[in-house]
Amino acid sequence: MASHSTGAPLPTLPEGFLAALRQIVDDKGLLTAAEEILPHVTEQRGRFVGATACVVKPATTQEVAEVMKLCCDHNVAVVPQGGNTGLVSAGIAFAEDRAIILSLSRMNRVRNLDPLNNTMTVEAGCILQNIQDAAARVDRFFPLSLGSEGTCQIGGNIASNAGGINVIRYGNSRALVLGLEVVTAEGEVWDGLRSLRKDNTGYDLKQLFIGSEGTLGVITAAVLKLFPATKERSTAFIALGQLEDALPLLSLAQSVIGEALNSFELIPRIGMDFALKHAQDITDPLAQPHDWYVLLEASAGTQQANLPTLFESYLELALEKGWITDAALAQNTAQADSFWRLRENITLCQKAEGGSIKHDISVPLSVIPAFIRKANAAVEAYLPTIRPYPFGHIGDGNIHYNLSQPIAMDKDEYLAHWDALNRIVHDIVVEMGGSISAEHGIGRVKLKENLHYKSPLEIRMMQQIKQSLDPKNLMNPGKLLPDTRK
Ligand code: 2HG
Ligand code: ZN
Repeated sequence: MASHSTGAPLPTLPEGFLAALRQIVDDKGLLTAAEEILPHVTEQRGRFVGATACVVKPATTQEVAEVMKLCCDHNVAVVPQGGNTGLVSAGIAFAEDRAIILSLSRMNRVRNLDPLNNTMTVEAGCILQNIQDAAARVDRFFPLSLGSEGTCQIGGNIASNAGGINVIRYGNSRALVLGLEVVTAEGEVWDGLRSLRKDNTGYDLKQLFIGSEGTLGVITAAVLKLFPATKERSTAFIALGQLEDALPLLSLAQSVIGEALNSFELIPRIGMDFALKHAQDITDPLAQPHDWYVLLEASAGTQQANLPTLFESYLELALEKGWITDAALAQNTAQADSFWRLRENITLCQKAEGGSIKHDISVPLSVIPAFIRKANAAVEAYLPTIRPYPFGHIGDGNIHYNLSQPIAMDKDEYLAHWDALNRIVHDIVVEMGGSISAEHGIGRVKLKENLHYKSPLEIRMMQQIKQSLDPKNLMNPGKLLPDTRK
């Protein structure tokens, strides 16, 4: 596994700083031993290993506030960290950041569950899956769902405006948060934990912190929107006639199945091949191989939605039009789960085939097939044996346009093409009116690319917001925006 430590020396902390931190959080809230710090500075794929002098783990909002005040007084930068499952190294401290890591993992209480208001108030360190389960226990549904839900934390989800598989219906994290509690860069506590669907009293400050990747303040708690628990669910695995058929197929789903449609995910044959080869307990739902597949799911909070009937008429119509060539309709929960296991392994199994250069892009839905074909031609012209691996949330216009390494090439030799391939792909994305980061964020990994493509005015406005909320630039410096400290 290639790991790129920055090689810079470990940052030193001001005299007496560690002792003052220990006073706030106690021994169990402070990690200073290298082996305890390592998992907090290692990116989930092991590609990057950062460096920090300590990881502080406050247990309450008050402790976070005291830590932030101390850091501000001593000019020590802070990287807020959730479950460390992000893909752009936004939650890791690197040696040149000269920062400590503030882990929210001990702040994991559900503070309030209000089924009648369809809300729950949770602390930032709550694991996403635990939140989903807590909602289910009161007959409610929290729709944010993604591969790492068993380990990612809601604070990180919100700070990165995480998307996932239900965005088509429920929106991304931004749409699921009603209120926030934030500790500012200077150590004050902003109690914005409102459980209101209407609140028109000025700037919507919570939206600034959502997706800000820890660069403006520390999210310590949030009020989340809940929905009726799922009473009926239908899941289908479909083989497309051709890639271009995915879009009329989506329109048809929206008119026949309607608002119950949650997910519409694209899977290429290469993804199916990787999953079948490398994952346990995976089967091809269809008898013959096909070039492209869609996994779609709808759910309803009532038992009267008639989803199986709707799915059957949908599939019949699609077959008549020639947009699909085969389909499997899940007959029970186990089968639906096995379709989703396959989807999850499309992501996981790239690793087993060597280096994968990632692009988390979005373009208007109508040009997705043209984008994939154009990008494939361009990357193959650059490196003929490269293996394009486009998959993901086609219903949101968001494709993970990943590129697996040529079979015979050395992994590091391949990864040396990272920047060149990024530029080829991102130029096409931007030319087609798209975004170079649809749901994973910018962090450190995409900082240069973002500066290259965003207008100077947009970057300047972002910097002005940052300057007003974090005047000393101590909040996650060098992520999302350049580090302006001396
Ligand atoms: C997914 O949709 C995730 O599976 C990860 O966003 C995508 O690893 C990736 O590129
Ligand atoms: Zn995704």
